[in-house]
Parts: sequence; C-alpha cells; structure tokens
Amino acid sequence: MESGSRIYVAGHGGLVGAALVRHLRAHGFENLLLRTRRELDLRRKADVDAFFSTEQPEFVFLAAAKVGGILANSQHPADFIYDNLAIQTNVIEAARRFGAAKLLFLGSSCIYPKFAPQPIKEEYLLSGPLEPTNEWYAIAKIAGIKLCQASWIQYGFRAISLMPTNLYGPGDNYNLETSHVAPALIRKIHDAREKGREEVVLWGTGTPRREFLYVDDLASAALFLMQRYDRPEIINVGAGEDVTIADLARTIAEVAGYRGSFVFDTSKPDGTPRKLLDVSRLRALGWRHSIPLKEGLRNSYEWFVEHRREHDLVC
Ligand code: GFB
Repeated sequence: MESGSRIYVAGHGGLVGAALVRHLRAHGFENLLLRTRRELDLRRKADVDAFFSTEQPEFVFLAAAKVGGILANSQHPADFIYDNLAIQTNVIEAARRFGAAKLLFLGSSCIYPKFAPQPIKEEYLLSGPLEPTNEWYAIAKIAGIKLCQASWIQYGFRAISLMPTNLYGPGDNYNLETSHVAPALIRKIHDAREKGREEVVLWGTGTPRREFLYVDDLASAALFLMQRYDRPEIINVGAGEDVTIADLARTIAEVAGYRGSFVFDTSKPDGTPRKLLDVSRLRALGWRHSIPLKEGLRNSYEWFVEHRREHDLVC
C-alpha cells in the first residue's frame, strides 16, 4: 500500500472506521474513499457493485458492521445476522470482482466457543458451541472469515481476517440499551457523579472477565497487518490482559472521580465467562498495543464529557 493508493474504509462513521481514518491520515494516506450509510447502503448489492465499479478501490478496510452490546445482540438477533451477512458478502465479493489488491476483514472475539481454553488461540475457531447471547453475530462473522478464506483459495484474492477483542474509545456508542460495557459504564458513572447518586447498577454478576483494546491501537494493528500480513489464517488482535467487569467499573470510577458503590442486576446476562485472546501470533510479527487501559478510559471519558451534549447523550 502506498501513500497514493485508493483506500476504501467501509464504516468510517463507526468507532473502528473513524479510528482507521485518523490513523491512515496520520500516516500520510490521503486518498481515502468514504461513503456515509445514507450515501451507500452496504446491504444493497447493486449499489455496492456500482460503487466498486466506479471508484475501483485498491485496498479495502471492511469495518462496517451492525454491532452492539450483549443486550442488543439478544434482542435483535435477526438484524445482527442479516445485516452483517449482507454487508460483508457484498463488500468482500465486490472487492474481489472489481480487482481490489487486498481486503482486511474485521471479525470479533465472540466467534470463539463460549468455553474456549484461555487465552484463546486462533485454532480454537469452530471447536465448540458459541455463547448464545451473541451467536447470531458470531455466525455472521464466521461466515465472513470463511468467505475471505474461500476467495483466497479459489481466486487468490488476498483477504485477511483480524479478530479484535472488545474495543472502546472516542466516538463509541453511549446508548445504554445498545452499547458495549465500557461506554455504558462511562455514561452511568458520570451521570451518577453529576446527580450525586450513591449507587451504579451493573448488569450481571460483575465477575466475567474481558480484555479491552483502545480503538486507536486496533487501527494501528490493522494498518500494520494490511502492510505485513499475507495469510488466509485469522489473526487475533488484543492487549493480552483481561480484567473483571467489576474491576473495569472501579477503574472508570477512579477516572471519573466517583466515590459511590456498585450493585449488580443479575437478571441481566453475564455472557461468556472469560474472553482473553492469545496474541502471540501478532506479537511474533512485531506489534504490541501501546495505550494502557486506564489511559484509554481517561481519553474515552474526556471525549464523552466533551461530546455528550452535541450527540444528545444527556439522560
Ligand atoms: O460489552 P458487552 O455488552 O458484551 O458486556 P460481551 C460485557 C459484560 O459486561 C457482560 C456486563 O458480562 C455484561 O453483563 N455489563 C455490566 C454490561 N454492566 C453493563 C452495561 O451497563 N452494559 C453492557 N453492555 N454490559 C459482546 C457481544 O459481548 O462483545 C458482541 O455481544 C461483540 O457481539 C462484543 O462481540 C465484542 O463482551 O459479553
């Protein structure tokens, strides 16, 4: 990939896509092709084909997806499976047929079995049953991986697949019904502090362990792998460390200066008990994350405080 290459970032309005655009521009890649969801609905094959035929992207970062937290996944299973299957199938297939040189597909750590040994190695894919709360999303992402691999085998199309761990950062979704845990807790804790509430309600038991990666680190890994990784096998992207949900809440409370306590709503699901990726394959290539959890949470918290009014985030 060269500085003048025509690069399509699909999903540039989302958490990951926006970070990719920031990172690519910071590294001198200016020829970025970007379309909002309104300009190009990636679920519509004819529109996706027309876009690729006209614009002829050379490199594609496929960061467009229907994403959400544990509750959104269990409440909208049809949207999670259909939208993701449609978006990724249209984009991967159009990239291949219209001659893109390489595509990078973003999967998710939830593709692995619910009770996978920890840390989770890439080869554990399809070795056991999935976590039921997000199996619809996971099955769509597994289909995306398989389409990338099949296109490589059958047509020699260089489509690589990254499996990121749970991501967070500036520009996240802070809607409490649909968000992931980190933005949800940032919002809940900030609001509790502002309103002088002594308790914050966390979903589940607080004991599940999750690994969190700051989204700018993910963008850095994505560019690194687009330039240096040329294999159909999936590759994990994570920080290599995990924390409990209760630990995460305590760290956000420190960042936000909140001194209240936490209570647990066990009518809400815990999800998979632990999700820590084995990142030795990525580290062997020479990449490591650089933003520690507390620093990333501080940046995200500051972003939230600064943008909550313009994004209508007030409760
Ligand atoms: O981030 P999250 O929604 O999804 O939840 P997963 C992680 C953990 O945080 C669960 C707990 O144990 C939740 O019960 N939690 C506590 C909360 N309080 C809250 C809260 O206020 N909001 C939320 N959302 N969680 C997702 C998948 O799984 O991981 C997606 O559903 C995707 O498909 C993503 O793969 C990476 O980490 O359990």
